[in-house]
Amino acid sequence: PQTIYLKDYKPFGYVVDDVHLTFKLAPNSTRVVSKITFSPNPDATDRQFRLHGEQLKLISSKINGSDVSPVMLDDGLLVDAPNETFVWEAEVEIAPEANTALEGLYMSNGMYCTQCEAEGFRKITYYPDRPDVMSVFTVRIESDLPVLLSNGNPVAQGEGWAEWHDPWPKPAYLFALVAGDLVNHPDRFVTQSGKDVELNIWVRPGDENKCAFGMEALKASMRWDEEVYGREYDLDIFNIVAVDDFNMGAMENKGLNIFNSSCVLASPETSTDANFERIEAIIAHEYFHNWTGNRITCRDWFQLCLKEGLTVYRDSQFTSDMRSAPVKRISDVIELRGRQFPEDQGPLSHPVRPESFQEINNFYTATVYEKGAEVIGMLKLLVGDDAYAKALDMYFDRHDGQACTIEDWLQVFEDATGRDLSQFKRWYSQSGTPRLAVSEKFEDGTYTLTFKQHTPPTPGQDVKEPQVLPIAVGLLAQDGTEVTPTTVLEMTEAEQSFEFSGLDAKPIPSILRGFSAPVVLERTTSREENLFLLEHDTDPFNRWEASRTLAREGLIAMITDGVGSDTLWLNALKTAVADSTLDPAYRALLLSLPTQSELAQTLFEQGVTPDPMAIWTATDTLREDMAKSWADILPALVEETKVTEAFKPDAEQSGKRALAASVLAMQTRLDGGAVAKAQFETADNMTLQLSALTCLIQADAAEDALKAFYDQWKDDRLVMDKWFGLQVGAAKPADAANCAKALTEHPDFDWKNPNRFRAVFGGLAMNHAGFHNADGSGYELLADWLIKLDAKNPQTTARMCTAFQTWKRYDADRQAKMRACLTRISETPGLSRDTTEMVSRLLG
Ligand code: HT7
Ligand code: ZN
Repeated sequence: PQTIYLKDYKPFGYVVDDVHLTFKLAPNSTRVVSKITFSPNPDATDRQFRLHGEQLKLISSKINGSDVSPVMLDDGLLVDAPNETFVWEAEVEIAPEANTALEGLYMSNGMYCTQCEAEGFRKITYYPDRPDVMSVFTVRIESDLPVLLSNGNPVAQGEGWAEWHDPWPKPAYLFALVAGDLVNHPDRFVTQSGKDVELNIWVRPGDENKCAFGMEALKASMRWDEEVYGREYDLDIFNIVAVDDFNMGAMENKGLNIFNSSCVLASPETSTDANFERIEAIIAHEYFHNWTGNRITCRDWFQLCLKEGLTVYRDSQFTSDMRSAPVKRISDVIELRGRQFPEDQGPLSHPVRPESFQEINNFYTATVYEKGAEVIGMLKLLVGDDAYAKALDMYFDRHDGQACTIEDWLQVFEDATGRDLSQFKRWYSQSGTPRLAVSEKFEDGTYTLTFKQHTPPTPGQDVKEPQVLPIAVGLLAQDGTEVTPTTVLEMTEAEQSFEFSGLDAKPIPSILRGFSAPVVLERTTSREENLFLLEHDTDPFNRWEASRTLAREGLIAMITDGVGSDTLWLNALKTAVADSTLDPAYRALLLSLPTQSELAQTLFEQGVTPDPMAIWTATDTLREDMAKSWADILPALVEETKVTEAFKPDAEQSGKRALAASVLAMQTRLDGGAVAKAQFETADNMTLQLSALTCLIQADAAEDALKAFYDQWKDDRLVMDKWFGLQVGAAKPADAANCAKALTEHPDFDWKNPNRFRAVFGGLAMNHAGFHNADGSGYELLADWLIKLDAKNPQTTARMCTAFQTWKRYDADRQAKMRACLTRISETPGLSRDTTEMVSRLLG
């Protein structure tokens, strides 16, 4: 496969003045007629007229009304074109029903829908399918289906047809079309300047009772973007459509967002609190793209973080404002460490702005998205809130309607603040997670913190330069009072010291408050100091971090030294968890343990080969000890977390239910599942039903409940995904692969549906000890199914190959087994470009 490089960017030889598309929809023979006006691009020197196109049957093509015979290429066509304005007309035929890759125009449950990001438009018609080519689109859809939607505003409609016009120039990746037998949940929103906008969530008949929450989230997002960023919606209508077969979460097509139904449909009976929170965040994320992504887009796909990092940053700000800021921050860091750190520390490591790729779909990663958002958080911390607001205003003013780069983005910050951000820019070009070592000194009332930063080599980058690290620090006195409130230290050197003078006694530092930089803090804090921080730190993040560190260190000691659970920590944590003045959601996070994968990484970094079974056993023992030694506080926690009001998926109620779920897990260890069984039988919402079912599975007492759950929910695809995923995810290590295999033989296992495939195999990959079972059955099963799926859906296959990204952590036998699986995948005849690239990077 061909490698594309950032350094080779060249503008396209023509600009597109306007695009007219007519779709004559038919499942196996859709005709797409295009009429596009091109003019020479004054910024380009190369006038080659080459259009992208894949899997298209060209019926006819004309320039200025005369037939032309293009040179047909593997990925498009080439024609002699005039060096002046001209009209290109083409008719192509495509087969949406045969499109199982879910990219371009495809069908899901009888409904037509599109997914064009990143390079799906070229499967619809011939076009310069690149984000820097922006144009105004007019679309006519011809079909007998009752609902026909596209981007922009509706222009006209009649029996069997509809026309849409999008006045905002956009790249082809934001094009969308939907046609189906759909029903809507309508609403309206009046913008700050008084514009009345029609809102709709379109779903399959039967799902209309699952739209209300998404609609409220949409209106809250629209209001928030006006209030916080001064950004107003810019069309007469905003449509959201729920689709069952979808490769990712959702897509921000201009005026017509398309969602994986799992990311929009919600009801108390069928969705958990976590589902509700995720739906709220994704609706916000896609809506926020209207400005950060659509009005200002990316010049090329290397700049993906320009829209994704910023939009993730904006959606986390939104969630912090809607819910609890500390809880959101901690949850984001758990995610970052769980998904981005392993990526950045393994064979798939790449910069936030990659410099080359073979298949861009493989770069929609935690690094581009989540690390990209962390970089913006650091920038804001360094320049301050006011300067951030000023820079953002400048960004929107200066670049509206443009396709931009990270250079443009940083320039507005330089202009708004007068700062030189050239060193900061390394966050975009250097891959890998910086490691930050700390030492301290106290002398004559002056406390000195010395930091050393070091980033280990990553693929293609052996030597790293120091990065700018904002390190938020607070100092506490021995009695727990704060002697120095949070101060942001700006580290720019490889080694740097910072002094705090005028202190009476040596303070206890609270370092990297709020996780102010995405680094690994290497500090051997004593157990006493962490216990102190767990009790006293005024920074909620670091208070949680202290407990997490104690949990991790305790578990590592159990694994490597065979010692028992750390009872001092268990007692200190017990006090915090029983403290009813603390937010229940925060307490639920306090008592969550480090993941088994995180423990494997820590052991690996300490030079110990991780044994997944030993990690599982230590974690299980600790949970058992926790349950036993906290038995006396459980009744009060049960009382405190009871929700008596009607179900609301808000921060308050969901926090209580999160804590209650942890309590139930402890109770189950003590009573074998009696309380969980009762909760399962009486639950009137999915959060309670599913937490009870999880406990019953873990107690080996779920046979009846699993059957009852299936009988109750077999007709609800989204709930059935939970049923599939939970069984594999919560299976005992020795059973996980067998469980997954048995589920693939279940009549409801529709492997071509990405949600169902991910439920089973994502569940398997998340079951650390199960996936890494010593006999290699987890690896083999996943490899078999990835090979099978690749022929149908390369994008989802390639993403799921990341299950193997940590393979070098483990013992020689497991490594050999994983390598053999990856090699077997790579040798599959006809393997897609997506999976070929992933597997070759994984094998390094
Ligand atoms: N911008 C979108 C990313 C995307 C995508 C979404 C759905 C299916 C395939 C996709 N490829 C790329 C989603 C987002 O970040 O908002
Ligand atoms: Zn996005």
